[in-house]
Amino acid sequence: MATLKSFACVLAALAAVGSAVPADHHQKRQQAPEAGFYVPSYYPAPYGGWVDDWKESYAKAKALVDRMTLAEKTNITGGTGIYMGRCNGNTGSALRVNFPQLCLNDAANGIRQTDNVTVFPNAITAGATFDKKLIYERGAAIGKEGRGKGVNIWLGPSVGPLGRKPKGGRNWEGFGSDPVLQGYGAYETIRGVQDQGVIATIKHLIGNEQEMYRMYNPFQYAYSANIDDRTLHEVYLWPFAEAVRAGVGAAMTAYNAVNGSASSHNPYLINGLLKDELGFQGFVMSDWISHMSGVASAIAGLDMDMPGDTQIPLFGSSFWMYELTRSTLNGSVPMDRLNDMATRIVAAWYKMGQDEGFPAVNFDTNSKTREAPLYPGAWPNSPTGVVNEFVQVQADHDVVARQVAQDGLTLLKNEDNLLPSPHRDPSSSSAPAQPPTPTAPTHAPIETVDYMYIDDPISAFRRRTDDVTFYNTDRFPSSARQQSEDDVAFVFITSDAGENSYTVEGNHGDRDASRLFAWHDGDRLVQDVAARYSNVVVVANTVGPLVLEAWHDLPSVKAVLIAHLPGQEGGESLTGVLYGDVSPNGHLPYSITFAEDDMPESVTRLIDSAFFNQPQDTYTEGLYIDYKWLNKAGIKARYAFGHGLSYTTFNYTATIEKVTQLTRTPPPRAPKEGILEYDQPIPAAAEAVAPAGFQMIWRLIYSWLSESDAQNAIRDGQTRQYPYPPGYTTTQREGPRAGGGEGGNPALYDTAYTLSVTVTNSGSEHSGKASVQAYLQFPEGIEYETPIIQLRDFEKTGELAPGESQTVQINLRRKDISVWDVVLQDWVVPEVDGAYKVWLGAASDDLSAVCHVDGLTCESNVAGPI
Ligand SMILES: *[C@@H]1O[C@H](CO)[C@@H](O)[C@H](O)[C@H]1NC(C)=O
Ligand SMILES: *[C@@H]1O[C@H](CO)[C@@H](O)[C@H](O)[C@H]1NC(C)=O
Ligand SMILES: *[C@@H]1O[C@H](CO)[C@@H](O)[C@H](O)[C@H]1NC(C)=O
Ligand SMILES: *[C@@H]1O[C@H](CO)[C@@H](O)[C@H](O)[C@H]1NC(C)=O
Ligand SMILES: CC(=O)N[C@H]1CO[C@H](CO)[C@@H](O)[C@@H]1O
Repeated sequence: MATLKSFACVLAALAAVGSAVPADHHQKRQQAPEAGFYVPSYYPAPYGGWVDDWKESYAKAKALVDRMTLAEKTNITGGTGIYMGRCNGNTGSALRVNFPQLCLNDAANGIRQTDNVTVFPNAITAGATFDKKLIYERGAAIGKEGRGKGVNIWLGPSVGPLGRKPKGGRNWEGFGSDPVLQGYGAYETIRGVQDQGVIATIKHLIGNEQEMYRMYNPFQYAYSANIDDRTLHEVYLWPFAEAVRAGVGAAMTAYNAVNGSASSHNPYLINGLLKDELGFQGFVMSDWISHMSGVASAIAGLDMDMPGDTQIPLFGSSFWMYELTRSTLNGSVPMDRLNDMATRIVAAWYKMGQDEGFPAVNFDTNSKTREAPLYPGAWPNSPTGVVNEFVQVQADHDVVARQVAQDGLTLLKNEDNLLPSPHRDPSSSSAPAQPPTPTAPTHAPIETVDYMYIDDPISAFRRRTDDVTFYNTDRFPSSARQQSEDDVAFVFITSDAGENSYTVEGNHGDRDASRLFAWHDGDRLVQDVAARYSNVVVVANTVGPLVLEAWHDLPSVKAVLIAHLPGQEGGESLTGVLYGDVSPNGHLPYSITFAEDDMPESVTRLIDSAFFNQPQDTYTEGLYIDYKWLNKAGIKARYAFGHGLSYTTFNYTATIEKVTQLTRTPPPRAPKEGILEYDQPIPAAAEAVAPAGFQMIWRLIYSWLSESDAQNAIRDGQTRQYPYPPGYTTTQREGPRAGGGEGGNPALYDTAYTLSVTVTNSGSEHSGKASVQAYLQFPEGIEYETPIIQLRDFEKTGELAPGESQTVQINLRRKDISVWDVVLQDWVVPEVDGAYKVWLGAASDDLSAVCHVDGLTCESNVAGPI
């Protein structure tokens, strides 16, 4: 989502060139300049409503849409304009048939730009818990707060960016640099949010792996993410499939192009992959101010234009709304397409039960006062009214927020068992803590929730001890107290990132200036503290991987913790672990390398501008990102994906069972059934015209045309033909063989094997929770090259006392042991019941148990594959 600041820039840039915005890049550039990448034609937009779970909602939706006029239908598929309503996005309404305006709102970690809400830990922290149940609970709490505020559609979760580029600006909005971790993160979050009746939005489709040059402007096309078919399916589309499987009600396209064509009007991406292959039943919206075509985006499968404006916002102009009304009257957008769009939106609304008892919007993202302009974008002509009702929605959500922050806390290193801190002398009341510089976790002030309070680390220390001295400084303080034997220095460092619309300390959203080093000279501060104290604990609040080498091996740096982005509960969640109330149990959702260039250049190099040309971001590393790249290249990570220490130790034993006998390819999909009839004749011009005397709000985007424009549109349709792209058709397809349900062919999600993994706390002093991570190794000699190991499932145990055991279940589904075959265009099990190995343990480089699919046996205390 963009911000006021960025609009100001856009406006300035556009002023110089007037109306030079190309109306339809899609027509001009089907082919990416990068050799071999192109956008396959895929028409028409597939209808929804053929998945059993959605049929009732579609029937109700269709009945309601049938009662709408043309202008009512186009009104609900578009936004009323940026700052032309209380939420980040506001659709038009069809009040005559009781369909309200819908409120669409960010943020990645809760409900943005309002009061009396909880600042949840960000998704990167939730991913680090490796705890599906906790991720669900976080989602449910966000959903409750959204509902309480009247948010119909929450604009999350994000799984794109997936985390391909360590310096990428928005990786922290997702769950970590692995498709399966992202997939379960999205699945659980969506279930949590939607169980409260709030529509979740899976975003951004797809390839938004860096922030710089993500947006189209008159001088430059947004970069093109060029992704080959297998990589797309096995890595980047994977979490979207899981989101659709969870029943997600909305999806958002990305700012950037894919294979040369903008995501918001990319027919292969929306019609082909999302709606037909993945069987998505909800509606697809554009990211804010990324909509750049009228007819082209409609036939490419876009269903909602957000926030409604063209790329020159605030002037009341749009590619849809009144233009979509014109496009249907003149026959260029077929009526069945418009009816399908509207029905998808209304069906999602019914599916979440928003037709009954859903709270009205009671807050305003544009103002903090009770009364304010209702339409700030119409300044100075906006009427004013009550906009903020200060509804308290926090309830006890601090509990789940604190739990996620605590269980995401990742202990990388703990020499001499320095932690838990008072552990060397549990009876001592003297203070262990001497933190030179705790800073509140900060990051760019967008995509985040307003803090009602923050439980910061120093307050949490002070609740436990008087003997703590705190220095809030970026430089080693000259006044620092003389260290004594028992003193422990805690140094807090940070690394930040965000959207491209803000430049913070030279970083353009991505960490292009700071790279993978701590901000505010943090690495230097650690060195200075380490030179003067003999027990140093480093705590990093970071958006992603850091290079730690400037100080990691200094003898006094004994412990290193990644506290990720904890939100408002960053205090007690930390001290609870430092003091040993609980053992740390978070795990890295990405690898930390010794050097930035341990990763391939295609992911470390940020794509640069290409003046008057489209920058090309080509995924030459293919499937090999993060640990998959390091393993293939034989490069040891400083800390591998999944790493995270506990105060205790665990061992793992397992058994494996076959559940479903597989075949090389999945059984054929079922045909789409129960699709409703969407076609109808073009309505009379009268349906497009505002009622006489209607008082319009200045600059608000409406769906009406003037009487003469409506008549002209009908005449145009009789005399002119729209220049449709090659391959355009209006005949619905059967759908690809890999489709057939939400997430694809339902057989892809059949459980093939189940593993029962018994985890025992093999320590003697501390209890703790263990993460069970399951990595698949494909049989040798198959016809596909595969990464050495790939995460396929994970579970977290409860709190285990020393000696205590718990058995958790790990599932391997057909899709988990398949490869995407680009010729067959389907998922293939390369060797049925073959010599697959399932590696089990606490990290991608700490896998001490293995199960064999052939023979159905397991072993413990083995040497891992890496
Ligand atoms: C991108 O181009 C490749 C061919 O190099 C093709 O296989 C793939 O399906 C295209 N993807 C999209 C989303 O257009
Ligand atoms: C479109 O939505 C706006 C905003 O809610 C409303 O004022 C207008 O009457 C709606 N138009 C139609 C055709 O219902
Ligand atoms: C119909 O209207 C749309 C929106 O203004 C325009 O893009 C398209 O070219 C028109 N079609 C015809 C046949 O005039
Ligand atoms: C795991 O640890 C427990 C307790 O220390 C021990 O009894 C058991 O034999 C160990 N199992 C394995 C597989 O190492
Ligand atoms: C109940 C409650 O906490 N209300 C608060 C909501 O937010 C407003 C504005 O920040 C506060 O003044 C209220 O105290």
